[in-house]
Amino acid sequence: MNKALVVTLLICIVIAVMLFQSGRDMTMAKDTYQDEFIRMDIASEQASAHTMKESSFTLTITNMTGEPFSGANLEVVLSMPGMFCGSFPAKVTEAKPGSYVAVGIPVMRGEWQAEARLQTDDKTRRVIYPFIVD
Ligand SMILES: [Cu+2]
Repeated sequence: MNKALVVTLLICIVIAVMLFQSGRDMTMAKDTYQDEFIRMDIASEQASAHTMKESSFTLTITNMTGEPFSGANLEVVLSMPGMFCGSFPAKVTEAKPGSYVAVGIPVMRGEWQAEARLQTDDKTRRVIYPFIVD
C-alpha cells in the first residue's frame, strides 16, 4: 500500500466519524438555561417535526443542588420567529418530578421555536429551542 492511499483512507475515516457525530448531535440537540439557582434543559422528543402533527419537548428542571424542581409554574409556547402567524401554547404536564413534557402542534412549515418560560416569585427564566417543521 502506498502512503497516499493510506492518508486518503485516514481522511475518509475522519470525515465519516465527523458526519456520524454531527448527525447524532442533531437528534440529541438541546438548549440549556442556567443561573446560580436553576438549570433548565429543553430537548425535542422526536428527530423531526411535521405540520399539523403533535411535537413534544422534554423540559428537565433542577435546582442549585441538582434536585428536581417540582411543581414549576411553566409555560411553553410554539411560534415562528419573525413571522406573524401567532403563538401556540403547548400543553405542559409534569411526567415525573422535575421532568415536564410539552406537546404542541406547529401549523406550517419553516423555522419554529419552542420557548419555555419558568415563572418564580422574583423572575421569569426562559429557554428557547429552535426546530424545523417540514
Ligand atoms: Cu408562519
